[in-house]
Amino acid sequence: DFFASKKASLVLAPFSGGQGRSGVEDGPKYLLKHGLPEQLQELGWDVAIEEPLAGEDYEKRNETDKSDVYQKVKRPQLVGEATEKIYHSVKKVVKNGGLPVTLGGDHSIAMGSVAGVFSEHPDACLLWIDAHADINTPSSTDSGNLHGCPVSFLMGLDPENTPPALKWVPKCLKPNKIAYIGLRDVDEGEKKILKEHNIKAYSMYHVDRYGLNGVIEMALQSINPDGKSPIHLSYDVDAVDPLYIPATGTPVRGGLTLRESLFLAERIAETGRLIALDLVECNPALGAHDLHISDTISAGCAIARCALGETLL
Ligand code: 5AB
Ligand code: MN
Ligand code: MN
Ligand code: MN
Repeated sequence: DFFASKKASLVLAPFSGGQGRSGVEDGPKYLLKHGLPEQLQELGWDVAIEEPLAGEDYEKRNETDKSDVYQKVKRPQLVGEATEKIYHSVKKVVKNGGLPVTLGGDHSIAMGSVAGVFSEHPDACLLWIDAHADINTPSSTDSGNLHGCPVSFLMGLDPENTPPALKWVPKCLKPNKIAYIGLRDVDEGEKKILKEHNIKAYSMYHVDRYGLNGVIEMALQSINPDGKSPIHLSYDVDAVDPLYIPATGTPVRGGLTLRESLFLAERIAETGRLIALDLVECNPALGAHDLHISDTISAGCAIARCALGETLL
């Protein structure tokens, strides 16, 4: 039971270079200000804070360095540097027996967090909760935004076109060790990749067809058949319907309800196998008014609390 130690580290990843909308770098600040550390302490967790990106102004570089492009890929140097720092930080937390809760930032930061966890636990599995599949390769991406690509780098899908700055990302994720839940906006090229590699991908259609509980059982059965592998939960808040989480960069209507989004986290907590959590893509700058921001941040905190066992009896 990875909960046994009850040591969590909030790994702050205030980073926006994986996409083009500024404000997502303020996610960690808002989550902290809303009281996430205290809320987890209330649940009995010992909470430390790691700041792998401290001391470097990535936002400034994002604005000024327009030469950071490789083929179609935008800002590979920036993303490569930041994610490698996150990788080292997460790896250290896991090595010391803590549970890393990586707070984004955009979803490119999962290249660091997932690689960090899998380098310590190669047998881990990954649940990717998202409206999007984030499995574009440097060849398949239309937008060039790296927050739409982390899974392909972790799987080593397009080595010939990997920007040099991202070559540090280890090929650590096997196609049968990842499952998606919540998909509803997947690019044509991504659909091909998912099929080709036979990756378990549950869309909102499957959530309606089988119910969220049914989908979670199927996902866990496929990536963690004996129930013994550690589970890394990478949670993009845009999986949740924008009615509940409006302040995010790529909202797509028709997502998980608030209650479903929490149930999912609760169900993973119940396995006792959660080894790491990412909470990404909260962008306070994209709220149309204060209520949008507070809805988004309080739902984000609730997801983290549920994943860390708040509602387990
Ligand atoms: B997110 C899109 N597939 O590649 C692309 O928010 C969207 O981390 C990616 O899930 C969305 O740009 C990335 C169109
Ligand atoms: Mn994502
Ligand atoms: Mn997404
Ligand atoms: Mn998004």
